[in-house]
Amino acid sequence: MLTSDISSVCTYCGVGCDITAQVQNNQILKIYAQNDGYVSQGKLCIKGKLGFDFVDSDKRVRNCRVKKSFIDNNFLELPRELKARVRTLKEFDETYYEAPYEFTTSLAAWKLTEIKQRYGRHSFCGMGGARTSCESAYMFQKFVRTAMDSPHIDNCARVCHSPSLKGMRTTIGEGAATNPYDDVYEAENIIIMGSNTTEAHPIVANRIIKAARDKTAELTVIDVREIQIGKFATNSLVIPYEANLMVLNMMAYVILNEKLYNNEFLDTRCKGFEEYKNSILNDEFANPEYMKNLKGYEQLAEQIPAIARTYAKKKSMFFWGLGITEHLDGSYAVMAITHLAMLTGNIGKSGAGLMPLRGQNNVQGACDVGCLPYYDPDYKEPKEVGLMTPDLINEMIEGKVKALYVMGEDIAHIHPNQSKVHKALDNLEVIISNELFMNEVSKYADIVFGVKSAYEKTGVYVNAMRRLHLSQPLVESDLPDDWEVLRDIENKINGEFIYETSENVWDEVRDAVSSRFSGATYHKLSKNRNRGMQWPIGKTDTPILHINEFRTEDGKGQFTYHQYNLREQVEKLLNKKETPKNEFYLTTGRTIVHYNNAAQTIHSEALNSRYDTDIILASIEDKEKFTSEKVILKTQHGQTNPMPIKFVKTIKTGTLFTTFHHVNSKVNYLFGDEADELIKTARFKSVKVNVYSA
Ligand SMILES: Nc1nc2c(c(=O)[nH]1)N[C@H]1C(S)=C(S)[C@@H](COP(=O)(O)OP(=O)(O)OC[C@H]3O[C@@H](n4cnc5c(=O)[nH]c(N)nc54)[C@H](O)[C@@H]3O)O[C@H]1N2
Ligand SMILES: Nc1nc2c(c(=O)[nH]1)N[C@H]1C(S)=C(S)[C@@H](COP(=O)(O)OP(=O)(O)OC[C@H]3O[C@@H](n4cnc5c(=O)[nH]c(N)nc54)[C@H](O)[C@@H]3O)O[C@H]1N2
Ligand code: SF4
Ligand SMILES: [Mo]
Repeated sequence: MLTSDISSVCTYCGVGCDITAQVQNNQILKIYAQNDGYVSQGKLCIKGKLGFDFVDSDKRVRNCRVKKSFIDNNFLELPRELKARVRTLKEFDETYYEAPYEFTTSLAAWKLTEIKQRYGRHSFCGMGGARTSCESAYMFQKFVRTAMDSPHIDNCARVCHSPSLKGMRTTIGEGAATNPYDDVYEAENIIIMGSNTTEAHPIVANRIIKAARDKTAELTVIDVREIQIGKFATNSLVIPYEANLMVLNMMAYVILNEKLYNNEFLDTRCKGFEEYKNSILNDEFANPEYMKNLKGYEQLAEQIPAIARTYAKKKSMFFWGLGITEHLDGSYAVMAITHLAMLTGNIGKSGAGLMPLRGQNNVQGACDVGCLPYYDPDYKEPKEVGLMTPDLINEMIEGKVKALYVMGEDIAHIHPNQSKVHKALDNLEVIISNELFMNEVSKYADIVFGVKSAYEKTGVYVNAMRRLHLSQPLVESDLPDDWEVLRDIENKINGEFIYETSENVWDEVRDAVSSRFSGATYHKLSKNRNRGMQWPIGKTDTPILHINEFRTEDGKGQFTYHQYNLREQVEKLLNKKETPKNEFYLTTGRTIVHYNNAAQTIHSEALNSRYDTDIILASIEDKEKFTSEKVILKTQHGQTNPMPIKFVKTIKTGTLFTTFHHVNSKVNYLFGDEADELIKTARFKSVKVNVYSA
């Protein structure tokens, strides 16, 4: 049998590894990395390597499905030509009919038009885009904004790195990583804060571990627990929950107090320094001595000044993840990180910079092409600002939003406050979902379009270092691509989306996102398939941002100080408050083998067999507080199902960690609406829970 080796890009995380698939008879036999792979450096993590059986899973949605109850509820109003065809629909299962594509796109177009006429254009919203190509994400926001004339478009950056975008744009004008991953080898010092790098960005972690082992860079890891990459660190700081802003301001305090800042950089490239300096030096929460008051965390009073000095004196890169963003003050913490870089000139050069580790394979791209309610493509101001997801959920409950289109975002599993989300979805007149699997939100959907996965289509993905990679299909599929479904529905509403190929769409995207993508033709991207190209891309690409000036309006970096707000665990430690024996602070995160809602990874036996249930990690010191092997966690908002518990040395007393991948655990029922103050990113990284025996 003829086998061929086809190169493309991994479908999972924001690292964006180059992959090569060995394909026979339209089946993927194996996925591996080329030795000279620019991102992979010849190695893939277990998901990239083994996580491809989802493609052929018998659970894939390979058709269009229409809910029987939807047909019943709408039958009388259906136009004659659709009514007549209802009788020809095939039974799929108890809940759904299997419907021809042509009928289903007509049905969707009719219902969306009806909703708009009846309830107005603001009654429709779209969510998603970060798991599919730029072409589809662009088409999605265009569909929402033009076909439906609604401003309500959002993507999973809302529950993820929106605070990085907000914090970085406010201070330095651009919400994206500043350097290529390989700059790790140029750095003398690396800080990782709130990123579980070995699990969530493993191929970036490889580079950092190499630099630490080879001692080309000093490594500091700051987390609320001991994580694997901490083993390679010179300094591993375990800090209280929700203390990031305090720690970061303390680092700045040391740099200011000891005059370790870069005067020339501040004079020529920044503004607002004096005011910032005065605020911080007079802020009691910014003095590292404060840590001496927090039982169990006293040594931070020495550790923080030490890492601040190294950061200021050496060429430093700062990596961060959701441990920073998914908090009440995530955006402010990101600003505090950029302040550190501005103070010390650790930005705009090789081996020094700011690296928010974006999560999804195309979340950077989805934001670049405008899947955000407050940005048009290329971060231009939209004619009307739409609502963010949590506000849309409220509008659904109030009956103002009536229709939802989701494109690869499982809001009925991964968003906070799940009891409320389910109530909101129940209130809608129509939900349309483009999906690979019947995930939780698709089970709510009235109309489901089975679509191509990343391994079956052509399209551009932007990874966490702004690198554009043109993917190509590893296998053929008859399913439509996301953008084709959107085009075909639009064509039955207005008839203005005239595109034949994904390249046609991309050429429009290049124009709409001209300040970043204009030079990135398919031709150029395919010629550079291994190396990829980092935006902005004109004649050449731009590996490093902010070299001569910041991307703000006047080119200057803007200091915007924000004080830490005393609360929760820190306040308790300070006041030496007794807490009930069953009260803990829980943080949630990831394991290497599963990917978010696990829709794809659960269908890969090699992955799922390694972690088929979410496990709670607790401190070995707290063991006597537990009397059963399984526990239920509860908050005022809801509770989990019984979950197994494991005692480890890496967790501090009084705290817990768990993953949220398996829907049966119901972890996201624990969270309410608490979110980042500026940008509404859910506070997934800290919730006070009570533990009960199951
Ligand atoms: N295997 C795998 N990889 C993935 C994903 C996946 O689901 N599985 N998802 C992708 C996505 S969408 C994203 S956004 C990224 C996320 O990747 P990461 O940003 O690494 O996210 P998490 O694993 O959720 O949590 C990061 C770390 O924050 C720590 N933390 C919690 N609270 C605090 C705090 O208050 N301060 C500090 N300093 N640290 C804290 C946690 O202990 C954890 O180690 O991963 C991407 N990659
Ligand atoms: N408790 C807790 N909850 C969290 C987090 C946390 O740290 N703690 N992290 C949050 C974060 S950072 C994120 S990003 C979200 C992630 O949660 P989601 O946005 O739901 O992300 P995924 O599970 O990656 O993808 C959603 C769906 O996309 C589908 N999909 C894959 N490829 C395609 C495609 O090409 N087209 C279409 N149409 N669909 C496709 C998959 O089958 C999957 O069902 O979870 C958030 N939820
Ligand atoms: S690190 Fe991310 S992009 Fe690379 S192989 Fe693993 S999941 Fe895929
Ligand atoms: Mo994410």
